Amino acid sequence: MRNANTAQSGSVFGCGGSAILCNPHFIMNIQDILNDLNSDKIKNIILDTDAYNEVDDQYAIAYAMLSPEKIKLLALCAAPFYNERSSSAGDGMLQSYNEIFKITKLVDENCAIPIYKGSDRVMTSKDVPVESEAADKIAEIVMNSGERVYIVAIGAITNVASAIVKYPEIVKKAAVIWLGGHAQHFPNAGDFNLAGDVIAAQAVFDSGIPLLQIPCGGVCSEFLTSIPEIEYYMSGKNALCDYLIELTRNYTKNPYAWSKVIWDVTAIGLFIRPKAFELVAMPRPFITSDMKYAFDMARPHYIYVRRLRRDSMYADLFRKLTSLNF
Ligand SMILES: [Ca+2]
Repeated sequence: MRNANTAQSGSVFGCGGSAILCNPHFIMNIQDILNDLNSDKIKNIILDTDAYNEVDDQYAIAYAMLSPEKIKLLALCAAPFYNERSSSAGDGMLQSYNEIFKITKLVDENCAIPIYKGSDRVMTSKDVPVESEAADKIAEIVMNSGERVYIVAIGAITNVASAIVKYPEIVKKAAVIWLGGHAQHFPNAGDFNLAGDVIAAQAVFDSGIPLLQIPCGGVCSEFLTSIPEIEYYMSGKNALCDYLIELTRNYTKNPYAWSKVIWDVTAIGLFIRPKAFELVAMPRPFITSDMKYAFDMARPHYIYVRRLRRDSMYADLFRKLTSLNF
């Protein structure tokens, strides 16, 4: 935060000569976003989610839907993923699409939030978008909105990167929150979301769109819960809670003293409990093809989460998930 405030004055960065370094568009956007996150204003969000890839997206989708005091959920987009729960990136996207319907119906059987299919593969060239309904709708929603739209990406980021590459005008009206990569002090950046979609991550980091990164290992990894904890707070409360508990239980074959990071909830919690996050404005790194960060002081700034605290987010999450009466 302190960095961003000094950034607004400009001179501390030794601006002589560099158009990127001095560009007030980037600097003002960082400060605007920090102010916006800490305000009571309801934020417009598109959630781009690989909902079926493990067990955390499901919590995040429900949490976003159950937080209308801070979030207006404009659309949900299915992101591709490829792991033991899918036969290909496209299959992962379709399974995520179905899982989004499942969760939204568990939260609200009359849910009318639009749900869009995403890319059936990940990006293979930084300049070539992967065509998808999600990429087109992301751009359409952003350009038709009278206010800033936050594109919250909690999976591989090809849908978002493709929207930016195909419709570059959206960088002036949107901001991207991405849960991906590892902390900068890690030897490499390759978490699941980045490792499965390196070129799209490069495209987003290089695009100039206002960006906030929640790193997985080393930062988000603090967001732990356990089976006894979720059973204690959520068991028997409603069908959604029972589904989430079952999903989480089934994720491990060795449950004794096991803990689980519910990663993606933090990308929603950022809007609801912003004071639980330590945010730093700094030049955004390059992401190299071997999944490391490379630094250049002249790069446009972004917001990096260097620490988060779990308790207030879990308290709010458990209260909201258990508030449903069916
Ligand atoms: Ca995810």
